[in-house]
Amino acid sequence: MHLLGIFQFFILALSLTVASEEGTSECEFRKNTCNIVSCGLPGRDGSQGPKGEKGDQGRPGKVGPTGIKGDLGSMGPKGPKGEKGEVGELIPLKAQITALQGEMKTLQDVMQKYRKVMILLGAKTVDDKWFAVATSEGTFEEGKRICSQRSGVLAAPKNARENRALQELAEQFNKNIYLGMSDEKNEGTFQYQNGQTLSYTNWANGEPNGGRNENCVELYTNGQWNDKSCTEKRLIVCGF
Ligand code: MAN
Ligand code: CA
Repeated sequence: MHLLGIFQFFILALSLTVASEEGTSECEFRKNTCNIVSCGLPGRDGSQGPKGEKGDQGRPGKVGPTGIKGDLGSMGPKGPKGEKGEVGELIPLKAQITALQGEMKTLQDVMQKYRKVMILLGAKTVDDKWFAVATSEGTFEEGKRICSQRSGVLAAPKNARENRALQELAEQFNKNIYLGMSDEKNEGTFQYQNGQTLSYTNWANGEPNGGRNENCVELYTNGQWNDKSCTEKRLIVCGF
């Protein structure tokens, strides 16, 4: 009983204190006191607010894949009529080609025959150089003169290929060939007809060995060279 009396007094004092404060609402009063004394149940929720405004537009999406190829277009309109062709322009051209082909065949046949005759007469080609037998019996001086009369020079091989071609002629005629070179002017130093010293040689073993007695050069049927007297009779081959 004593405790209850104190509690009731405390409540009364609190109520008076709160009620005397200016501006204090009843609701706040209730709120402050509900922790201490029991109150009624809270009211229901208010109704839903109005709908919000529409948001801003989002960023554009990624570029889509390439589309498939379109259909073939329809055929264009017919072009204008061409100019009148010149008389006999194409038909004779075909005939001319056929005629040319025939002439080429004839030429090839002729060349083939020339080649056979040339070989028989002792002519050979090496790259852009020609070798031709002029006579089977001539001294060095006769050989130089004969070739000069034919606008050529006494053959002088400048490389192994040319030497090989001359060897074949020597074999064919079974005779040694006088070459277009000598050391008449300067013993021991062989030079071509134009005065230049030799750029290619194919001396046989021990050659040259003739000194002042052998100032000219012969090419054996095996292709090797020997210095020899200039007054022998040898196969004369001209170079062109
Ligand atoms: C002969 C001549 C010479 C040559 C010798 C080689 O004597 O043809 O020029 O050098 O043979 O043995
Ligand atoms: Ca010799």
